[in-house]
Amino acid sequence: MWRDLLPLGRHSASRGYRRYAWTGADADCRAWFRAQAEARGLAYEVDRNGNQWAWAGDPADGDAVVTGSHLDSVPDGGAFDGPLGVVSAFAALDELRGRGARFGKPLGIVNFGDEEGARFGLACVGSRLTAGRLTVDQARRLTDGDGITLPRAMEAAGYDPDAIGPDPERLDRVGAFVELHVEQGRALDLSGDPVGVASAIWPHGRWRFDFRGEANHAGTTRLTDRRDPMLPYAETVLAARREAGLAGAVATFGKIAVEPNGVNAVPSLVRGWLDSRAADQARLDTVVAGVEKAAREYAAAHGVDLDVVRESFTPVVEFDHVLRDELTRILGTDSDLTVPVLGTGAGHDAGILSGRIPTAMLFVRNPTGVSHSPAESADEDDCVAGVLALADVLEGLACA
Ligand code: HGY
Ligand code: MN
Ligand code: MN
Repeated sequence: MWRDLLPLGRHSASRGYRRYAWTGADADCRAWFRAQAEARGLAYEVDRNGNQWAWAGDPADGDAVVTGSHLDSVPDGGAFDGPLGVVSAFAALDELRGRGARFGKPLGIVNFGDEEGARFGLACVGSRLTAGRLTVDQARRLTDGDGITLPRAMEAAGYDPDAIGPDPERLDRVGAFVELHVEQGRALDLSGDPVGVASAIWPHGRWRFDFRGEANHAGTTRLTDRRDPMLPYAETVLAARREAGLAGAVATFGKIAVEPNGVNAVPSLVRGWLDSRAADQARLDTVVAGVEKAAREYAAAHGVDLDVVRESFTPVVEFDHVLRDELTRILGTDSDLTVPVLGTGAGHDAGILSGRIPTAMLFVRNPTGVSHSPAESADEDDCVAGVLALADVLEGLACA
């Protein structure tokens, strides 16, 4: 399974993945998912938002146990973020069938579309739409860097954009969703455990800072005559690092777009995207407010206009305590694992669905902690431990 998925959407030069929503690489991954489902005789379906589902048993019986994750990636992402959860879901089903497990409830495997938001800027579009946490109108307005809207992109990929919307009937049939994911950090590496259970997800969001100045000639315009948006942008990047450090939070300007982006032209517009996350809402608010205040002062000092737009936001997620404790109980007895319970700053579909249905997460050790990079890795032994732990959890939750 892993070998078949590995080459799909991988960029030859960077060795990173470029599996963006509704592109050819996304279609290849979706074809892989469907093939895996049909090879196992699972009932395959695509929901109104393009999420893929594979069922053992009839979901109409209700109280289904669902596992899975996403297959899309950040620009030049790693091989494990998302795919490990989907491959492990199919492998855990194979393991359960090998054990002769009898399912007392429907078992579902899901691939949520557009989790990373790499193309349209909003994280977890597939799960947000399904959970009713993104309106149809907001979704239809999503636009990529080439001006292509989400509806046009879905149509080009052969999906009906007029079908998108909340799917309460589907979620009402799900009793629990468990997402396995490679850890994006080093907690398990430091504790020496192959597998962990999630406690919470930090509140986090994405803000777009548009610095509008005046295009001019780089060689002939006197410094005093310039309204150069690159300068307040640069000062704001440093302010973000300062504010995050003061608040014990994180803040990153990882994406920038410059117009006209010419070596010999003072820019007219610099767009910078801020990703900021903190252990609690108050701290996150302090950081973002501090960065925005500094940015406005810097922009004014350079005669530059500034607009700040919040493009994506996820409030703190406290995973369902009952399900979390059920996972640690099962893993403590059936897998003979001592599983640490750990928080994360990374967003996940399980976080979006949390509160709507009971959700939980299993983390698999990442020996370097590196993620959102081609260098992301996980040892095969730990991946196998993750599959066996997921199988034990699914057996404990779904089997008589
Ligand atoms: O950004 C995140 O935390 C996730 O990878 N979407
Ligand atoms: Mn990710
Ligand atoms: Mn992920």
